Amino acid sequence: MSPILFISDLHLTPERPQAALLLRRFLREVAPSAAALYILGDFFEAWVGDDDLSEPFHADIAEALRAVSARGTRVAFLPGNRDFLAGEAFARAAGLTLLPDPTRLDLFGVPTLLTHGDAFCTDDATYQAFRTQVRGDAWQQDFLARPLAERRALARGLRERSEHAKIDKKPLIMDVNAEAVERAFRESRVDRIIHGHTHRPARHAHDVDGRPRERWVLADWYDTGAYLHCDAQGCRAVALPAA
Ligand code: LP5
Ligand code: MN
Repeated sequence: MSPILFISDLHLTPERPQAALLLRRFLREVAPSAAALYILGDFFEAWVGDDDLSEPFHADIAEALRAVSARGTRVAFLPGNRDFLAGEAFARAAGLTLLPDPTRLDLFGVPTLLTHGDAFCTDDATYQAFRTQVRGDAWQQDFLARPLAERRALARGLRERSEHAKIDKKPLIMDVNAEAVERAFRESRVDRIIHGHTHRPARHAHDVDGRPRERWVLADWYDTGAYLHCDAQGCRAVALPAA
């Protein structure tokens, strides 16, 4: 049976061409043998609206994704805190389906929750306040009505503020909150959670209400690429050799 693959946190930008090169190789050589590829957010360094497709780097990536689904691999995109403004025009250009965060999936018989992961970081109070604000409809309408160049400049400014804010945050604050994770296992009635965002790749074993469960944290693509390979036997993390 063909596997199902998961990636996240590529943070694709023309300023870091290595990740895009690795992605192209992954899409050509690995993804076509999978039944489906799930992208769990922060695929792009920043996405300020679907007119961001006018950037050739973005359009080329959308085209490379479309080639994968044209060859028969379903591609799904669950946005992260960098690319939550990805919409239907992007989905059409990239030949993929947009998923809400979180999404529940029957993964080879194992009830599984897919999420970017930032919603679990409940100890990061300033981030959660920021998140609530920018995920609101009114804010998004106001932002998307601004010219592309202005949105890009605002996003750059926000990135700088975010990097600055993170200097003063304790690393633990930026990891998932254990109770938030436990609640998600319980309320979604899943035995597996797959997420990214924290840049702390690992498999965590959990025991919730006496039931063994697992949580996979996907790796980022800063130094090298990686993906999670799942089939009827279970899941395993696979590193991509550097290009
Ligand atoms: O992204 P990363 O990994 O650096 O850090 C995240 C949290 N930061 C963010 C902000 C993004 O990096 C900004 C980039 C968005 C690009 C495109 C979006 C399009 C919208 C553009 C909006 C103008 O998500 C960071 C977390 C970290 O993960 C770990 O979980 O800590 O959170 C922050 O740093 C947020 C700060 O704590 C608070 C930021 C204050 C900024 C307030 C500006 C208010 C303006 C609101 C909009 C009108
Ligand atoms: Mn993220």
